[in-house]
Amino acid sequence: MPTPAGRRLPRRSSFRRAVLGAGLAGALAAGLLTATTAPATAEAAPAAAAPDIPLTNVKAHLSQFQTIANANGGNRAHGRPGYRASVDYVRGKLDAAGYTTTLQQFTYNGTTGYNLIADWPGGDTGAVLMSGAHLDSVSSGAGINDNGSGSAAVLETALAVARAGYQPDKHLRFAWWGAEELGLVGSRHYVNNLSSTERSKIDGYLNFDMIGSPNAGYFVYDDDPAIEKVFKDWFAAKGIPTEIETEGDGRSDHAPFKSAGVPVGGLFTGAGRVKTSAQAQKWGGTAGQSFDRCYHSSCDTTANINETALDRNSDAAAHAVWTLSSGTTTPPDGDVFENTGDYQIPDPGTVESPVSVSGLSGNAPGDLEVGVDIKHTYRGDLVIDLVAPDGSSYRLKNSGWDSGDDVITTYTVNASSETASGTWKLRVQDVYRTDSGYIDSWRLTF
Ligand code: DTR
Ligand code: CA
Ligand code: ZN
Ligand code: ZN
Repeated sequence: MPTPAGRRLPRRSSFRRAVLGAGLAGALAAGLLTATTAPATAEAAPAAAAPDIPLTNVKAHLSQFQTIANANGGNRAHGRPGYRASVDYVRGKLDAAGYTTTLQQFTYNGTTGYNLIADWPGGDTGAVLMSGAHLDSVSSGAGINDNGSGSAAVLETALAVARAGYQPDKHLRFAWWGAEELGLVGSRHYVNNLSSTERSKIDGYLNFDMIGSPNAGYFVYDDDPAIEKVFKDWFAAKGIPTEIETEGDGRSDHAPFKSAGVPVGGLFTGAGRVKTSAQAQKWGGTAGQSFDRCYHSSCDTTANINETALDRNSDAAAHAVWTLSSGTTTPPDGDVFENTGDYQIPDPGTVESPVSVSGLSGNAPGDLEVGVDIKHTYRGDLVIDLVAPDGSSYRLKNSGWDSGDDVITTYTVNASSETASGTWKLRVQDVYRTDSGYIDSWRLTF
């Protein structure tokens, strides 16, 4: 069992996150190193790292889009009720998270269309970073990969910004376009209606259209070199090869921005084109088969998604937003101690991840926050306890019939009878065989 590990993140006024590489965190977890946070300095805080985008959250949005299509003639196309219902769903999530949302109307083919624009309050409104995805489907299907995948990833990235209290230097704006399938109508309308001053304030536009194709390729738009590099470096760091997107420029909503001189970039996992054997060698999947056999078809449902590709591209999107908007995360109020080491959970069996708390006098608070990030299929297998320095334990989660994956949440514990400083542990028991996983990270906020 590793010796106590963990690191303290300083309070808001002197926030400076000691960024440990995975290997270092692993060594830390093994008790080989004692983490120390670099003393606060006058330097500007480094750009904060993007959080992981939970695949379960992205999939939940796709399920909603599928439900909406099922209830509205099987599609979410421009001018149909399924499209407006999709807009209302996304807007509701954003309003609840604190965004300033705007519906921009336009008319095409005699029917009203809508762009949904969401601004995250703060940042330099003279330097806007935009991210977008078209929200409409074709009339022949639900459009879950094309383009529920991009819409859901952009939505979850926006919600991650709100959860993190992210305050970047630049102003963040997110957009869900209408009538892309009819010729980039919504995004063209938006760009054409920008004044030259407003257009000059947009530093970049990131586009996500089809990012979960079942026979996925990993394509990066080769438009703006700086944006392209951010994406390619992210994939390279994970050992995932990429290719530049060659299915033809101008085939999605980045085109109007590019024509207006805005730097653009984005990600794509392929549509009707066929995967070559060389591509299958490096990415897996099936050579000789199109990247998405259900492209523009009724079979583009929630079953038409490659979850690994969707997860990777969602995380890459968040990384690009954080990196290109450069800013600092607003740290949580209070003293934070965390352990980011990975701890495999025996199947079945028990594991404990320690956090060493020091420098706090007196007792812990009555609202001690315990943030956990556990990756585990069938989370109903898991029993989770917080163990105080004196060995007393607090039940956070019982086992049960819950087939969902992962436990990514924050518990609040009345730990006022416990001394704050000492070694706290997160104890996780897997009480049923077959499903397995690991503790990704956890943190205490006093
Ligand atoms: N026009 C998109 C699909 C598409 C085809 N080629 C590309 C290249 C880059 C992004 C998207 C696409 C659609 O059908 O929505
Ligand atoms: Ca993820
Ligand atoms: Zn399409
Ligand atoms: Zn599309």
